[in-house]
Amino acid sequence: MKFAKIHGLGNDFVIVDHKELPHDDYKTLAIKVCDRHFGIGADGLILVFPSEIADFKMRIFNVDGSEAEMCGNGIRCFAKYLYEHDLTHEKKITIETLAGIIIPHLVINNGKVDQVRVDMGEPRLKRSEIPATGNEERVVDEPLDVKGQIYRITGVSMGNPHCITFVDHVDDIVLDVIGPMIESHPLFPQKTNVEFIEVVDRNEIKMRVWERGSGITLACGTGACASVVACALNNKTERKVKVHLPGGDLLIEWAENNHVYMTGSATEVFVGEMEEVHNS
Ligand code: ZDP
Repeated sequence: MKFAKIHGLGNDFVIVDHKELPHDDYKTLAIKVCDRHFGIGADGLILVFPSEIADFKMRIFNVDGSEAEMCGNGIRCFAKYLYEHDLTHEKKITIETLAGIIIPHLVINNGKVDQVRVDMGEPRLKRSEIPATGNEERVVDEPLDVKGQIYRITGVSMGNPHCITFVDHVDDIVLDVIGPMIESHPLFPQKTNVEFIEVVDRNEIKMRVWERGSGITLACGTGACASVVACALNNKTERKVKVHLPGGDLLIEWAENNHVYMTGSATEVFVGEMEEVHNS
């Protein structure tokens, strides 16, 4: 099975074209491939499929084999893969995902994909869309009881669920303890990605993330988008914000047309082949 290893700010993925796939048990394949000791090592497995409604279709599986609706860093890596592995020569690509059609624009430098600006579509704020339980319309600055401690959270879906909390210092958060507790909190029936945000000023924030199904990662594109929407909803920042993540920076804009635009890099580390013929 031929693959490429590509990361967006250290959020790393194994990308495989559907023609290379040894079987269709993608859950098992993702668990094996993502394992950093017994596999290739990645935060997710991304598969390239043809689409009937867009140029291509992307599917993304987390470290635990669960399938995510969308993946912001992943879609930049996906777009880079398509262009540099000659599956397309277009600079604007439409990609079908479980969160709808997402449109990356490639910025080419010396024949290589340098930056990718992605139209991530509209944020979804209704509880039923996140999804979060309860009747209220939105989850904005709402108290959440996590084993007796109260966190004030804002819920945003970028196709996948995110729970955002503002804190004074992100580095003080014990992410591997609180992350999984919020991820599996009964408020979120599909579980949730968990972001902690430190506001630097009206145009800059710091973020750390615990990802649903994958744990701590160095960056999360959908999480950065959801966090900037949460910042604007809570009047913490303007709508165009630089997001500092442990793996690097993303530029996020929640534009007047209600679409969120994400700009960032994608880097190919290597290509390889993995022996993965049997479904056992
Ligand atoms: O929603 C989820 O289950 C996420 N773990 C999917 C991956 C999100 C990602 N980190 C991103 O950049 O949006 C790839």
